[in-house]
Amino acid sequence: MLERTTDLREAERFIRLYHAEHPSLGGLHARLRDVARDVARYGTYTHTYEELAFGARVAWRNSNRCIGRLYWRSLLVRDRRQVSTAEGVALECVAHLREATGTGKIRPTVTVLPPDTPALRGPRVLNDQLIRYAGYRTSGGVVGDPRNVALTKIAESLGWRGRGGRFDVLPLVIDPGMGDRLLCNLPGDVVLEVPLVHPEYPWFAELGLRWHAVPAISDMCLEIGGVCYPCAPFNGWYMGTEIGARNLADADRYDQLRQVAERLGLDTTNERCLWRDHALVELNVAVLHSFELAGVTMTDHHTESRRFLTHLSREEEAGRVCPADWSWIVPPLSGSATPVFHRYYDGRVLTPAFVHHR
Ligand code: HEM
Ligand code: NRG
Repeated sequence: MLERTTDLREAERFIRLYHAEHPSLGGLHARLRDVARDVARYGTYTHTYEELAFGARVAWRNSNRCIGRLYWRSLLVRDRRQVSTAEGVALECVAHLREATGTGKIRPTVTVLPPDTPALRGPRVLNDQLIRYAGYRTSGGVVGDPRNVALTKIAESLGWRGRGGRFDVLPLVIDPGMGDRLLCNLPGDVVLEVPLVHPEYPWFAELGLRWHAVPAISDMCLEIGGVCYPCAPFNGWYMGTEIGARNLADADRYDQLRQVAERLGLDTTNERCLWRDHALVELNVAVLHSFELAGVTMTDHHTESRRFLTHLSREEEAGRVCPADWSWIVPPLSGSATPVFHRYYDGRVLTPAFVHHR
């Protein structure tokens, strides 16, 4: 099954970038020659560990939508390109979560599994994140996370049975590239979760809300020098607004603003008393407070906005452009109260990159 050969120009561009940012290395021309030979012979080439680690870090640096890029150099790169089975992929995803989570001091990590090659398609994880809550369609609406209804159906079609709760962790669904899909339950001890409480309102805990500690995106391809790694789950830590202003607040997600507002005793019949805004703030206070209380790494949107501007100036000092997408960078709560709101960004799309192919 011949799928796709590596574009030699992309490969050369990446090798040149790697050497340009590591001027003391030497050996550029020998490496370019070897890469050209391998691409001609095999239709692709193999990154050295150093190239892979650099490529993954630069893919983070190039992520236009990511506000958290200040620490791009510190990304931990787990090279697991030798893993050849669906079981192996599942074990590595579990090991990734274990290492990245620790006891709550989260480490930005990427695990790189085999790439697509002309001879063989690499493995894929169907889940868009390693940790996802099931969504069950019922006559009374969706129970759980409406975003994951389709994934829940796939898991059920492979024999998984959920408990029908609001926060049931879904199993991993792995497509090994060749052969049957594999279902893998995540061991309970690798899924660190934080129950949500509010620093001032004891009733908040009764809402029964919680969220997982680690966002680990698993449905983006890592593209480096013309090579596509379709399974390269990565994680950093959460910014509070992702949970408090989106996952738990969006009308098509957990949709909790009315419940919070009612508990706060606000008049939800009058938009102009800004009950939604008031509820959003209290929900976000609870998220930040609860993660802090649980000792789990999390950032807030004010701190992260300032860090992002520090990152922009550092990139400029290094003689690079830092491309960014305003509509993703500006936080979904109090945008104009953060400095990232009050300017525009370079919209270029650079590689290496994490890309949505699915
Ligand atoms: C997107 C924060 C680490 C790559 C985002 C978003 C936030 C964020 C707030 C927007 C998400 C949304 O609106 O749904 C952070 C923080 C990190 C971090 C606080 C802490 C270290 C990382 C790492 C990588 C990464 C380690 C890759 C190695 C990305 C990418 C997107 C993104 C590719 C876009 C996702 C998409 O298109 O759906 N990040 N991030 N981030 N981040 Fe980061
Ligand atoms: N909004 C999504 C996660 C997207 C990526 N966010 C990060 N990435 N913080 C959510 O689950 O709410 N990261 O790698 O840290």
